[in-house]
Amino acid sequence: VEQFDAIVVGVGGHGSSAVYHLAKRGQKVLGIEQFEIAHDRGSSHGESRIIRLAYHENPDYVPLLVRAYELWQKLQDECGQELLCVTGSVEAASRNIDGKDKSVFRDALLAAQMHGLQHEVLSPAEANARFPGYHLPPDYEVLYQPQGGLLLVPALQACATVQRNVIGWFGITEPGHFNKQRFPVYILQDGHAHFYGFPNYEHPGMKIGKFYHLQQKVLDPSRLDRNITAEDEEELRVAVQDFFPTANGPLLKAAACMFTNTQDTRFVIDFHPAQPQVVLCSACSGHGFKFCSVIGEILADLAMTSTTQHKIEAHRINPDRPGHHEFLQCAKR
Ligand code: PYC
Repeated sequence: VEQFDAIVVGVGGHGSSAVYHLAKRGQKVLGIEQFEIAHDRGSSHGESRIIRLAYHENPDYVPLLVRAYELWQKLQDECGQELLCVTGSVEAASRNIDGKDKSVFRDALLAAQMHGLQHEVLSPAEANARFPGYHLPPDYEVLYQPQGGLLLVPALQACATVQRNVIGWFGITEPGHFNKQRFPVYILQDGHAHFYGFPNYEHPGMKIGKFYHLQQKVLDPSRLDRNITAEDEEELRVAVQDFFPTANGPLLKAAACMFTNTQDTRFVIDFHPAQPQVVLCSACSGHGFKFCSVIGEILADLAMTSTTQHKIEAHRINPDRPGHHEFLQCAKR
């Protein structure tokens, strides 16, 4: 019987990074994946993902992101292939979002200020003039981060639920507005929804998605409805026509993928409560891919030494986190 120092179950973005870090540390490691390597049953879809430093989700993620950037750069140097493409990033939200609600602009600005990150606050008119593919309304607040960008990594349930998510590529009438030199990746928040998107890069068209699209739960991932409906298209087109009118052409391509969301949208990284030789990781809730490079390092640390220098307390299994009490009861059975 062949023996391994570590076995990684699930070789998506984070799992493959854990395999990489363990192997680099001289461990004999086995990765097990139920589907093909780089499959279409996960959260990451198409060839691009957003990376950004001033993290509106929570400023605690910034130290992990700083290390993730370093490791993405190192991986790019090692493989001699472009992986990290810096376009800048825009986080913009309606000024009318209630002060007590989360605003991607205010929360990203706070993270930038707390961690001394490069950023500029732009008026919508300044943003629209600098990035002519954008058409932000006058009542928006805009944060620009020069280090934001996109990642191209071509190959790569108890307290979490799976949701169907759709992304689309819309036809562009002014190609010069949407190349990577003139079009930062973005997160936009109007009163109701968050949209995200990319320059014209991998496939023709501007790629756009909406966080938590139509809130459709997926009970069986092998039966995800991959047909794109008129309603799916409309969910995205409303944002395209308002914010990026020169990308309001035909829907050139669309795809359905799945987000695995925890209730608090925080990652889960910890030892299995009943089997501490197993490290669990679900580092997504739709915003995990940028962390792959550093999550693999953390998983390798935990598997080999039971500890890590990275701050992961907020991501541990904790009965005070929503859904975790039920998970703990189930896991210990
Ligand atoms: O976290 O930046 C992000 C993101 C973009 C698309 C899905 N998540």
